Amino acid sequence: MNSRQVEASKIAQPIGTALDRFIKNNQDQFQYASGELSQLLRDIALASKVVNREVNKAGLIDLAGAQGTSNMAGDQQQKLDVLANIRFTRALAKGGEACAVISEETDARVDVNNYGKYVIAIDPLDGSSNIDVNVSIGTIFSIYRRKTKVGSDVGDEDILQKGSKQVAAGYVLYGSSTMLVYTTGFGTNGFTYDSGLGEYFLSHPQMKMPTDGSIYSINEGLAHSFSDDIRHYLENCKKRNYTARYIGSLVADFHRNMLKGGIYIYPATAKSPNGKLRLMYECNALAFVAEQAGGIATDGKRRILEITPTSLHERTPFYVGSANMVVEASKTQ
Ligand code: FDP
Repeated sequence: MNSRQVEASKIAQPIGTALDRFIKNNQDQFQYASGELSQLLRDIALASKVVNREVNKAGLIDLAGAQGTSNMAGDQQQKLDVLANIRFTRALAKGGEACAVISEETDARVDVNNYGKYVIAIDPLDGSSNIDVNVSIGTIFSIYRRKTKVGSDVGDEDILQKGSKQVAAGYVLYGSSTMLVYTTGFGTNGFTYDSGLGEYFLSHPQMKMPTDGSIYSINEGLAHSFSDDIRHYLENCKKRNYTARYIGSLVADFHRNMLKGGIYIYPATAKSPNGKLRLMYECNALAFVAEQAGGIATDGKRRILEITPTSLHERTPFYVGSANMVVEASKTQ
């Protein structure tokens, strides 16, 4: 049998490209030492598999429900929030490439290894109010290259970097299937988890977000405290018979709009004048992924990736999705 026949076999069909192989095949694109990014992505993928297992078992082994604590942003922490935070931080600390991890679930940054070259910002379990009701949730991550010298203490300048400085970013969606979607700045690729093999396989190469769409995702229950401009935009969506879809899990809403075309908006509200979502843990990563797939992300005025953060847990209004929709919605501001 020659290699062409092996590849074309109908008896043992190819299983596709595993994440590890994809990372290895594409690591030349990465401008820094290739093995480091591969290791980081591998660490994140491994932790996500463990979290996936625990998310799937949550109803069975007392992992559902509130932990009884709040995070820095004032949100009620769920047990799985805390667990996922430990899983990801531990995996990144053990991998050796990260110098610091900042997490939505941790008040201050966690310095893990002064010899690491990368800073990771992570929302370990986003949409966690959906855990107890078996609705999709996600993990969101950003990877930055540190600015200070390797070996020195990590400084604020390493952490508070603009989103445009991300070297990689992505999310894991724990949904009807589990997917890992990420970019290193050369397009956005999606991988679906095969639980039998314990591997992610390339299922959505070079994802493209439709330039236009007809789905809008926003918590319209808060409409009384939206600006007139946002209310006007929503009226236009209705006049055009657009479809309203709001899961209330950012990753799931974002992912659907990525595939089908749509906009997700979490605007400023009376309760949250700067919006609810966190710039460093949620918006930057999804903005990078969206842009690499042809989408746009703004805070209503500015490109998300150009905002210089001033604090770890900073919030921002967030408009993300199909380019034409985000331009129209942002123009109304
Ligand atoms: P959650 O509070 O459940 O973690 O970022 C947090 C987030 O969920 C997003 O995933 C979600 O889109 C949004 O908040 C939902 O907020 P509202 O309940 O205010 O709509």
